[in-house]
Amino acid sequence: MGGGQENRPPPPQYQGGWNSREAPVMKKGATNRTVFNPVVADETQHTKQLSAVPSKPSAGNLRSPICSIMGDASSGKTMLLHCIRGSNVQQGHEACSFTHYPAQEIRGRSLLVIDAPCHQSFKRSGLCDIAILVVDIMHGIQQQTIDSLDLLKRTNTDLIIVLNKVDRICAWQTCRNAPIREALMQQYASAKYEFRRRVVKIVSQFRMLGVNAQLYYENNTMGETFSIVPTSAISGEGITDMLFLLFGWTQKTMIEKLTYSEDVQCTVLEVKVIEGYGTTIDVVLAQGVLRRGDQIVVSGMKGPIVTTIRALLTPHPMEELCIKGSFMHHKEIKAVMGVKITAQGLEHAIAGASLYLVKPDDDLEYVKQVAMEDVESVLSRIEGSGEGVCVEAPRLLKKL
Ligand SMILES: Nc1nc2c(ncn2[C@@H]2O[C@H](COP(=O)(O)OP(=O)(O)OP(=O)(O)O)[C@@H](O)[C@H]2O)c(=O)[nH]1
Ligand SMILES: [Mg+2]
Repeated sequence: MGGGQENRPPPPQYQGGWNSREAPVMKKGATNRTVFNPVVADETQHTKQLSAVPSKPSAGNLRSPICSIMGDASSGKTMLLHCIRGSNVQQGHEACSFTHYPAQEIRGRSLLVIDAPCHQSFKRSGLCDIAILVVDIMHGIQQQTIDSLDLLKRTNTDLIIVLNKVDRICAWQTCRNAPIREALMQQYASAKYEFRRRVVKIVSQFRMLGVNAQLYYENNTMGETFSIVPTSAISGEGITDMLFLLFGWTQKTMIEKLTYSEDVQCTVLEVKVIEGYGTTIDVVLAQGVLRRGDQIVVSGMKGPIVTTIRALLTPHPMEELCIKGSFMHHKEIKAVMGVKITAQGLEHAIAGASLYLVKPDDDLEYVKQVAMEDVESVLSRIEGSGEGVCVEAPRLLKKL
């Protein structure tokens, strides 16, 4: 770091967050919503750091933002993720875990995008920096968007609203990969009218939920009003606008939040048995470095699991973690990254809990204690009526 760094102005304060974006008046019909209940639990408890003296974040050393794609069933979340990556969705292909999108054209920065429906635990973890909330422009807001808003509000996560499937508007003329305003200029008056009518309807639906939102290019009060980007994940209209907004907004408002720290911050997304590897855990490494041979503690149903990282695996470039195939082995992985860990004794690991790195000076018993507190926190986030089993399975809705 150069000597000129000392004279740098302090980083701008994080302006994201929800308070200023809430519509001031709750309209008729919104009174039963759970969206603006006060915070119920310390959802970000897992982020506590273990070392007595946390290492100083070094200015100018930014990590990639972590972005979660959320929203209504079949609104096009997975398709959008594939669109960002420029790959095709295979028929019958399940939602993918994460992709590390190499956004070289945007100042060499990258973005970790997580398709959240299969990762309820991650959605609750509060680890994501910004969310893409996807609404089908043809259907408007559905229950899952309401639930997602509730969650994002509770974890104070910033968001960008995407109105997907604009290509399904009657008489829409395809303008492949065009910025949305250019695409709109090419449309017949009837399509423009239909587009505007649907946007106005969805903006008012958001307002009914107490959320101020506006088309991003008409939004003069970003920071107070959430931005809406219309897109088509099929023909690509608006995708560049979405990426521009994602990178622009995170860089502008989250400098402090995105400052890289050596203190490992890591959440378990999934526990999976993989042929040839045994039980593995897929984790999101949000801060710090993990190395092969590191001692780690993971929360388990039968108590804390103390183990050693046997292998750190990532998919080959441009594949997601959930696609079967060969993996790349790494000696070490630096945040931000989605990584698969193989180690002994992971059978009872709990998704949604933190992974703790045991440093040479750390008190192992204390780390185990913290890991078990995590279990209580994760279990308390699973809602149940007290009878039967509570299953959270948005995908089932589509299949029923
Ligand atoms: N016309 C059109 N169809 C789309 C678009 N995006 C997605 N689709 C279609 O909508 C359907 C659902 O897309 P997905 O990407 O699987 O939606 P999803 O939100 O991931 O669905 P779940 O994960 O099951 O909640 C698929 O048939 C897609 O081809 C779009 O922009 N335009
Ligand atoms: Mg999906």
